[in-house]
Amino acid sequence: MTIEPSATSGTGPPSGTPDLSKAQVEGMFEQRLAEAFAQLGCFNLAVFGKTGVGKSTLVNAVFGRDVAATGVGSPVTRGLVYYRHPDGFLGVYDSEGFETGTAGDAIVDGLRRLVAEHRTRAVHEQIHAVWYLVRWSDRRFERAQEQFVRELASLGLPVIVVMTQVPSRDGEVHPEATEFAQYIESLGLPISPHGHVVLTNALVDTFTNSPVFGLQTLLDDTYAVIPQVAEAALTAAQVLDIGRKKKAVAAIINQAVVVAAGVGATPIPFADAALLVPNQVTMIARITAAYGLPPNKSRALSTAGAVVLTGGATMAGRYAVTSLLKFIPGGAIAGSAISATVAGALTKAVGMAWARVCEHALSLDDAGRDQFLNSSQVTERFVGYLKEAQRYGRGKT
Ligand SMILES: Nc1nc2c(ncn2[C@@H]2O[C@H](COP(=O)(O)OP(=O)(O)OP(=O)(O)O)[C@@H](O)[C@H]2O)c(=O)[nH]1
Ligand SMILES: [Mg+2]
Repeated sequence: MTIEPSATSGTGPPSGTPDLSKAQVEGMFEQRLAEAFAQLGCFNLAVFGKTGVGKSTLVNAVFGRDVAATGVGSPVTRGLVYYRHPDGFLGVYDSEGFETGTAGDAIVDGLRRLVAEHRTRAVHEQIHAVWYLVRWSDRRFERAQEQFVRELASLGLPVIVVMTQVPSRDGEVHPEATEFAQYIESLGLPISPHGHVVLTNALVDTFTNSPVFGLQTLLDDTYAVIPQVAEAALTAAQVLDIGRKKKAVAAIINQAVVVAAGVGATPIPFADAALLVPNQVTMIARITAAYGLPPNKSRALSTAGAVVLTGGATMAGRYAVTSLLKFIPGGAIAGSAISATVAGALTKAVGMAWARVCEHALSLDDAGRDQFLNSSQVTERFVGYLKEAQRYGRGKT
């Protein structure tokens, strides 16, 4: 959508400006959201390990969702099912009920074909990392397992070896688990990224009170082995490390601020403030995608964003961004036009407020999140956070 700059300028309620209706902004939102999610691509993980080692539990702990239960599974090769999460940015190859030996050989053969086939496809269709799981209580690592890890690595796949269900007490890991890990490491396997076994426990053991640990290390190691193009999708998909999401979002906001400052480099008459909207819509869409909020709820999000950006939330019928201007840190605006600084500050305030809305949504459980995203609370919170930004700005200046 292009918005023609208006010939009119001046302060006060805009008149004779190109109209940017709520419906138009909503349409723009949906389109930009779809683009932002498509841009994330997909992070693909393959998870191997004997039946019961805790593959599903571990995937659940890191990605906050049972991909196998919620995704659509398609058998890839014998014993290997590919689940594409409905959100689109996470795919998991799960070797359910996998045992080493002949089943392992069949999987390796199938994988070899798969990897060869994928080589010519887009990166987001390839397997980016493998987690090979060993349960600590098994206390033995068979030749067939060793062979399997080597075969996976020989296909060019980075294999992270994970020990699961490891008990610990007062920050101290069960010494036999450490010993077992050292034994595996001594075999000289091609373990990514540093040759170490990652010790984990993905669920609190209610009997022994053994805490959850090791997941952040596993995630960091996963980042270390994947191609850079898969990072955005992993950041959106994982739920462990909110700091990584925040960092990605901060970069998105900064880019949008730069664009807005460019738009305002020649000060924009208030009446043409709508010129800032498309950039803000893109920013909001990208923030939503970066946090990994469910894109199938995008309709509710689009509505909320449109209501606020078209001023509907605050002054029905009044024009777009002008109604938002009063929210920017510092409050009232001097002069009769939006400068680069004001355009940037406004965009930043909108981005930060939207980021807080997304973080609130993430803090809820699945049911609560669905309910929140489908309610007018999204708009209310967005406006509330914008007001807080304004108060904060006033207090400072
Ligand atoms: N305490 C504790 N229990 C775990 C952990 N991981 C898995 N479990 C339990 O072990 C059992 C098997 O876990 P799953 O995650 O289903 O194992 P899986 O590897 O997906 O098994 P298959 O799908 O049959 O191949 C479940 O009862 C889990 O609750 C863990 O890290 N800690
Ligand atoms: Mg499973």
